[in-house]
Amino acid sequence: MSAPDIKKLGARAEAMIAALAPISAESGRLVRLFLSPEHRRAADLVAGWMRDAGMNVSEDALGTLRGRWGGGKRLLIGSHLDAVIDGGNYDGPLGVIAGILAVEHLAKSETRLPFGIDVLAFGDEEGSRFPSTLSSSGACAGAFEQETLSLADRNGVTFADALTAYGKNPGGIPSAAYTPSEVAAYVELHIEQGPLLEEENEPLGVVTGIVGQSRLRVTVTGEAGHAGTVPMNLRRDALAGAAAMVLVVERVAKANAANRMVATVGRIEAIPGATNIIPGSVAFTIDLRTMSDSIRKAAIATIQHEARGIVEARKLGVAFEPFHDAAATICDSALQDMLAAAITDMGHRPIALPSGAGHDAQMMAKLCQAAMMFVRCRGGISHNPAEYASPADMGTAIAALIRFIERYRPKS
Ligand code: HGY
Ligand code: MN
Ligand code: MN
Repeated sequence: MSAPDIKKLGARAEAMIAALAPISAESGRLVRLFLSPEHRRAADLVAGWMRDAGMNVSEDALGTLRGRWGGGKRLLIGSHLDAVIDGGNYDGPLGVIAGILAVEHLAKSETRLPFGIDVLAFGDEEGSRFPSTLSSSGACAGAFEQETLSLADRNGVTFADALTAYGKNPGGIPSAAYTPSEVAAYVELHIEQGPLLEEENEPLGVVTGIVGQSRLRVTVTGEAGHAGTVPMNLRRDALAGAAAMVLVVERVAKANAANRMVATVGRIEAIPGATNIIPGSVAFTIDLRTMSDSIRKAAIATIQHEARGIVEARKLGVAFEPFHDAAATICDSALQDMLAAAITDMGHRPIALPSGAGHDAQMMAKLCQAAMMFVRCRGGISHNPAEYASPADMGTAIAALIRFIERYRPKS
């Protein structure tokens, strides 16, 4: 087995990231939504790379690309091609590109392995189009929720209609699931999206676990009125009430700093949204995460309780609509050890760290042993066009992934 050329791998990865980057619905920012023409173009480009690397390529009922190399039990290596609105170029694509370059190296060096590799390019990790997330890895893991099919995007297009328009058959989703017996494990390489590896001055980390996530839509109802004539004491201002709730969300998360809890109100919309009208209703989202599922659920209950106190005092109404609940995931310890050994072989110190971001690995862990390797990203910046990983770090990461694969042996 010839040693991989780290410099070349890094340059290849950088060129492939750059080739994917412009595939966007808008010229000024990255917009690459699930089942969109941009998803199709990105998938076609990646499928070509997979074929060039020596893989047989197929697409499942959710549009997930599957590049297959070798026979036997499958070692799955994947990540996602979709992006958050105005996001960066590395979050997702790096993990797909790493799998492709690793297989290309193994194929070229005629490496014989007692297992095969499927490289998976998922299309819906971020949930940027539909209020679902991890749906395509969910289908691979046999955990797709049928009610997802009736979810609609901002233009009222349902998930099922978008699938059909993309040329897929929603009825074929159950057959997209891998059977546990055919799969050995799942490994995902991803940028850290945080500052720890930079602080440790190390390029690679091994993920110990992925936080649990609660996402809810909150609707606050009051009474629209004339901004000039309604006295302050007679108002039922939905936005003022929502603002008080947003501060409760922040306070509850800060009170749980010991549990590394984070909570974000990322979207808020006031209706009718005119300067001279007291908002009659407001809709906002909550995204709350921590490693303990019980503490996460208790925090949501606290927020709901305090919100009800606010609406009572202000004579408003409030409704909570949970739309995502992902349990915290502990990464497989044997795989963690093998990833750490591969990183050590690269002459680096494997940093063990939790993931505050959600990943497809969370879903694939329902199917098989799952683990992740993190790659340092500049300033820990992510979900931002300034997201960046150096070719040197990407090359080292892919070489470590190759080393992991060479050492890996499926549990018998
Ligand atoms: O939101 C997340 O953690 C991921 O980027 N989908
Ligand atoms: Mn992301
Ligand atoms: Mn991601």
